Amino acid sequence: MMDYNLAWLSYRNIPWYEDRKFFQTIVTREKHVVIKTAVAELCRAAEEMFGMQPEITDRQERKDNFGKNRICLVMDAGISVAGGYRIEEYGGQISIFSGDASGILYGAYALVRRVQRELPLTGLKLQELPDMPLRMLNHWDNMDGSIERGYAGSSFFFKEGEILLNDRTRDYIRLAASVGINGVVINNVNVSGDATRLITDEYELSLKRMAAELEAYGITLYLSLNFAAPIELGDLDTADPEAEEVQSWWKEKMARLFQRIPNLGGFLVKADSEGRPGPFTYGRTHAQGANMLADMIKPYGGLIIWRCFVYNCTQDWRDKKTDRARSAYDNFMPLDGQFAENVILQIKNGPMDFQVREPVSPLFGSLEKTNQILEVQIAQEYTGQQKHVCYLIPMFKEILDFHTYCRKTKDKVSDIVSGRTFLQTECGMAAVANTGSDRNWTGHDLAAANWFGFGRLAFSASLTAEEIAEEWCECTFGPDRETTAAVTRILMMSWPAYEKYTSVLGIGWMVNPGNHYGPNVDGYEYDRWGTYHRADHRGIGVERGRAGTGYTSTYLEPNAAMYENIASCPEELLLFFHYIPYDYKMKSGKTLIQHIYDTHFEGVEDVEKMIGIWEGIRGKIPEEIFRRVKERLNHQREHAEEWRDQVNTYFYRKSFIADEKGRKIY
Ligand code: GCW
Repeated sequence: MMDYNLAWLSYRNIPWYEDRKFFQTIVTREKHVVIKTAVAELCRAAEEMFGMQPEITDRQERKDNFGKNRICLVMDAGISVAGGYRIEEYGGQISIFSGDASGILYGAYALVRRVQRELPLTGLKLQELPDMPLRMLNHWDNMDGSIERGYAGSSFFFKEGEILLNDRTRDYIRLAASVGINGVVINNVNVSGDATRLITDEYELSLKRMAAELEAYGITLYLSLNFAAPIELGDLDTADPEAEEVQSWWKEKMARLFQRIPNLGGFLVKADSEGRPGPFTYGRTHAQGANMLADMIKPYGGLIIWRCFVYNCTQDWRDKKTDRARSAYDNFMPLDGQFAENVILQIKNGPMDFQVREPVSPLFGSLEKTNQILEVQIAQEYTGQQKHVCYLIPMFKEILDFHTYCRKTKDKVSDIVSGRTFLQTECGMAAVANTGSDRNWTGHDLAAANWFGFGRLAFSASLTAEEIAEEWCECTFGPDRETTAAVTRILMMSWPAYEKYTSVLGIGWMVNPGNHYGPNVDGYEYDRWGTYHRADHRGIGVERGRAGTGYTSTYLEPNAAMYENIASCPEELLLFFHYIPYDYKMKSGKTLIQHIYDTHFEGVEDVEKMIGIWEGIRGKIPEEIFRRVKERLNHQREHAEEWRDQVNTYFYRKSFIADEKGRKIY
């Protein structure tokens, strides 16, 4: 008995589906392992959905039944974007064309998605070319089986210092590949203990097997790396990237590793960040640190993905000039042009840390000569920890659609990380994963929409958040219009609702320190992390304009002026950029304080609406899932009330301005 479900790959039996006839035969001459996977996936779908066992053949023609009722997998050099595919039905034959094997696999999954939605295949013409070359998941899994910021159970990659490889791993790989993921980092970016030794001979065999399993689905294995490994593995007393002994240490380690696991993709590195070691210790720059490692793995085609999440985490709250928001920009902007070709900078979407609302990192558009990956977090660390429903795809869409003005055209974040702006190929998107060993993979059943959605969006950035929600919903629950409408509505309401009852207008934080869950308005206010709201009896907000930290000037014009000027600053980010008095008039005509009160009441009402909508589809989704979600929604309502009351009370006590509507504030 499987103790987990298959999320959107749980195929329902639909013997009435007319176009099942195409699944009678699968034709391919290709021998590539990933195409074998595609064939196996099509067979599995046919078996589970229609109880059919397709005949598999490499014969293109059959006299008796020419071209009828079959699916052909065909390599076609005409499709030059890696992973791109075209599907066409003509004369009773469906052909999936791609220039490479993984494109065939993606085409097969796309076909299956249409079947799951019971859409016709006859007359089908469909082409998708992936926008992002790299579509990665970053797992923050530790080798003891715990997951940093994991909200869906324990790791399915590691247990008690060992690497796990079983049916669950394979089903994870299927789910990831089915939405176009092509790179996976299996261990936490905070690398210590056993994880430092992942690059030694000790784990060679399991990693080799892991890499092979992933490769069969078109996914490349990456590891997180400990910059101080030469010291921590007990060999040297320095990790200085310019020291000869350090360089030869890495050279030898990497040669051995890539000799054994030639399909290893490379490494993700968190250096000089939150206590992790890095080049700063030796007075070296991030470029020196990253390039040294990149040099060592270049002969094997490896990549160094270097994170820009670098900031001073021992700040003094009294100091109003130091601004954490500036730090990634200040640290990396001067290095543009210095990084090796096989180095990619991985940049968090915002300048702080995965808050419910942040401006886009000013590094996007400013860095012109550096490969870039956009890092987002589908693990809902600050967005309800997978206990609250919070569909993040609308947020990611806004980020991708942001105009940086670095060029007259192709200046959006989506253009930059797809490589279109600066003609790069080593770029894309990475998401901090939200999966774990829970039955439903993601804790909250609806959080699977973020996993599915991230993959779909990285592949096809022009899809809308609604389209993705609907697709996920129908693949997961079947194509019932009422269910799809209800679930999509809940998903689309959820991020705005979460924002309303937690921290509004871009100010962020206000959470309990440490676990980052639940309201605590001053939780980080007098702490060392650089995460302040600066509320007093007159107003609230961080002054990041010229009169304050000057952060606004890190943007290109006209964005810099837009943020600098209170009147043009987008209201949803007002408190991120400026200190604003409580009686400031918002565009709605409301005062700031009234806006804070109103949104907090509305946020809770939105959760109540979501519960009503969910109750309306009882009986239409499996009861087990219905109940699990219902339980979480009830918790969400209570928790949202706690947020509302703490935040409103806090600001009422600070400002002493009453709610115009006379509602209960404590
Ligand atoms: O959001 C913060 C988390 C840390 C995390 C860090 C990072 C992996 O609270 O747990 O460490 O970001 O992104 O490196």
